Amino acid sequence: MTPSAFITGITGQDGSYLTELLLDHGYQVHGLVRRTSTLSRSRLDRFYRDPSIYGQRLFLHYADLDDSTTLRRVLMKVTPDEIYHLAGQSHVGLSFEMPESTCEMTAMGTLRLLEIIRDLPKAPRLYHASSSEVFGQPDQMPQDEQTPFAPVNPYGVAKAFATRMVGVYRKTFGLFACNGIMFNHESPRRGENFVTRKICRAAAAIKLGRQTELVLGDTLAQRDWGHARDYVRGMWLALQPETPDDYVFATGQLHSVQEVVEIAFATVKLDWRPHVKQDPRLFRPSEPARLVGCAAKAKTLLNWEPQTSFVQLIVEMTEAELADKAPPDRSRPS
Ligand code: G4F
Repeated sequence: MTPSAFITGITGQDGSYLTELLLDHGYQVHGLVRRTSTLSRSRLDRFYRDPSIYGQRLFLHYADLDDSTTLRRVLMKVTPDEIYHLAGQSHVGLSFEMPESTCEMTAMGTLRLLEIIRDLPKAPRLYHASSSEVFGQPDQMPQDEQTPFAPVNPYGVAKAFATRMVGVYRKTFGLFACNGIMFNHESPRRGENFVTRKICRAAAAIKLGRQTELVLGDTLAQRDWGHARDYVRGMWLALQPETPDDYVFATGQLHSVQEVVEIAFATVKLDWRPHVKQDPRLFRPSEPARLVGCAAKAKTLLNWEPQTSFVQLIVEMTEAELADKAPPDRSRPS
């Protein structure tokens, strides 16, 4: 029988890579789409315009995470084997400006989904996209599945709530529910208000004479950055074993925003110094520290390892911008 999957957040970076992976694996894919999601010229455009895929193997359903009735109705109809829950307000900086809606979608939205799954006649397997932001400012480095949560922003707190709730429903109601604690993962499809895409896009635009400067926040900030394509493979792998569990997905390497700048500008053969400025208004009220993951458990149990290096990632992103291949994104710039 054809396996079926349901993806919340299907129009995002991870949703689009995951859709490709699942279609390649022979799945029928269903996606949750908000009325406000832009479908034309979106990351799913290729599939949406292909009549042999859209309406045949890929289906989109209008609903929202704060509309339990519709969500329940859609899930009762689709009866997916697997649910990948990726949706939510994912910009950490914005979560300081809109904490209520961030928590409403990310924390309560996950709880609502768990409640619906609990009532379904045949409970699907659930993957929840958790985040390294749950660790915030950890005492331990690198972080793994045992590291205590210490979030430092509304987004991290909402993710910590959702992650714990997934564990509670797994233990209490016997759901096959997994958390993937994902460290930063990027690609040419990343939203333009995340720092890697912002930098790669600006380096290419400056090279092409369309822009003169790039204004950033804290360039000393460090992250553990991998390629989104590798991370969605981890999502699928997490749902394949006999028993549900939580996994950290990470590269185990820390790099700074400044390194992203230097690689992106080197890719377009420009000196970054005359172009890059810092603006204290783009600094965050609090920054996570030393967020670097240990993915040993995912390697041992899922045979998961990242395949793209940090340098390859930034070069690929910058070259995609130069070739104008990266999809447009309408999120708010920062
Ligand atoms: O690219 P960022 O906005 O990503 P951040 O905050 O680490 O969050 C991303 O990764 C998390 C872990 O996977 C996810 F949970 C989350 O949903 C999201 O996908 O910022 C990275 C770093 C930060 O330290 C930020 O302060 O870059 C610093 N930064 C410096 N200048 C900037 C800028 N970030 C942005 N967005 N824009 C700047 O101009």
